[in-house]
Amino acid sequence: MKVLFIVNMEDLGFEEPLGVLYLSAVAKQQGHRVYAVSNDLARIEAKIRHVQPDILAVSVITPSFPYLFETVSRIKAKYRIPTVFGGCHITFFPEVVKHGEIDYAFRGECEGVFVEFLGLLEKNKDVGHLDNLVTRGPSGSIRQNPLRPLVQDLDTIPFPDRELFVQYPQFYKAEVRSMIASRGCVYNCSYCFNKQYNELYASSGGKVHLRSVDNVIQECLQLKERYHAKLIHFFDDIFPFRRDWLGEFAEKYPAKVGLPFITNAHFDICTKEYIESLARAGCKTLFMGVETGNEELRERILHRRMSNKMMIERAGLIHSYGIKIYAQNLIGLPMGSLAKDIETLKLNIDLKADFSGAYLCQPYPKTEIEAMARQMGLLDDDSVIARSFYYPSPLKLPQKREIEKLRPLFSIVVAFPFLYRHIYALLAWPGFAFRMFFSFLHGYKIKTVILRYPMGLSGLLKGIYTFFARKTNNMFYAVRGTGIKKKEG
Ligand code: B12
Ligand code: SF4
Repeated sequence: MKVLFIVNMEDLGFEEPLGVLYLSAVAKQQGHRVYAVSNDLARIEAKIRHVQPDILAVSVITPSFPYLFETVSRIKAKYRIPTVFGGCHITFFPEVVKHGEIDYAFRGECEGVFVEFLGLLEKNKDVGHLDNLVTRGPSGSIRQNPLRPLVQDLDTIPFPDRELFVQYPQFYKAEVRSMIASRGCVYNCSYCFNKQYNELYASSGGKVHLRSVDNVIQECLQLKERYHAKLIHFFDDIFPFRRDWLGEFAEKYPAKVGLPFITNAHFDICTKEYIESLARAGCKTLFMGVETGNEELRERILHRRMSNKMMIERAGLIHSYGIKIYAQNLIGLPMGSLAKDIETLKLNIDLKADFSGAYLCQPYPKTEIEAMARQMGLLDDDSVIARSFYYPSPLKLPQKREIEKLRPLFSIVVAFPFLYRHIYALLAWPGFAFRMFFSFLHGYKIKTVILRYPMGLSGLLKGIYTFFARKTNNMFYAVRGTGIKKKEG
């Protein structure tokens, strides 16, 4: 079978979509031919003419669904190629198969079912019994087949197929390469998809599955030797914290791979032993969810149980090992206020975060926080979710304009804390002044906080060129459940 993946590359930086690469790897292992193209009609049509695919495959998360869906609708109107959709939007909104443009859709983890699907399709056999499949039933009903249990031994899955993007320097030439050492998360934050995911897979033997250290190291070596990686970005929801696993990793990774790496952690698990092991292994920066500085909001709305005191102590511990902190925050929360968002800003200053990003809360459909926001009357029935949390939020909040202005200003004030006492005066300034300064600051911080590896001038210029040369999409669509709205933008 010839499979053509349509990928929303314009919303990605250097980070390859690993789900697609995993599916490509298993499909190629079974002899199928797999191609990828960016979400651009002219390119897709050229690719279709060139490779004559048997099926178009699309990976969708909630905010990317409308863009990809529109493209597929246009392609389907012209070419009679079957389509298959998967990704977390399908997992939580299987009802999207009501759209005739989607011929097949799969929920959940799909490596196993995807190859079985391609194999059956190739032989013109029925696929209706396959696990995870969602299909249209009679009179608008939908049928969801049971979910196959999660893969227990992740080492059985081949490494992501990095060759898929050989024609896309945005990924292929990047010196920072992403990968994951584990799947799943033990926490239940109200704004994250993991809570629902864990419930769906409740009988699947544990929330987190780890690859073996040796298997992770083999992939790192592949990235280093074949793909010239200079820094590894582990995109695990939370970098593994099982003591024996981390101990083994901290011993083997520096000896065998020796590349600097960056990853995600949670203050809750940042004990001395954890941080010491990460530092020993070569961790340079941790992305830390701070989210809010208001303890009540943190517990009642976000379902994260930590005190500010504990976070400040642990931030000190992280810094004491030379690891930088890229803090991530949510502003404009239900039950929040401008004053509470400014408390969050103050906490980031106290944490001495090396960079702080503030994002406008986008309550994703089917998350707990969305249900809370609806109950509080903060969301209209026709309110929509934007493609990114850099866009305005759909929540009806007091002082919303100031909160939106605070977003770029937040990072600036954390970088220059003396500005903190002028915060209300600064909020009276026109927003464009901060947005421009924010862009420079962000670029500088990407270099100093994220890209922490020796980079020559040519590497730097090449990185900047590749990043800005990638296609970007300024269309602003928004998604509400299964519906799609289009706005000018
Ligand atoms: C790495 C990552 C990124 C990277 C790369 C994004 C990418 N597309 O891969 C970057 C930093 C760019 C990013 C950006 C954003 N992200 Co992000 N990201 C992740 C993260 C941490 C890991 C993704 C991953 O590699 N998973 C591992 C692979 C193996 O799993 P997978 O992709 O789900 O694929 C499997 C299945 O879904 C299925 N499958 C997937 N595609 C297909 C296709 C077909 C045809 C089939 C059959 C099956 C199938 O099979 C795959 C193999 O088992 C996830 C959290 C998570 N744990 O998944 C969030 C996550 C996907 N991101 C999220 C969000 C919100 C965003 C942003 C919108 C944030 C923003 N800026 O506003 C942007 C949007 C970018 C975009 N349009 O893609 C949300 C999406 C929530 C939702 N309900 O849709 C998630 C789930 C985080 C969360 N915890 O809520 N992200
Ligand atoms: S810790 Fe992060 S990945 Fe885990 S549930 Fe919370 S937000 Fe999601």
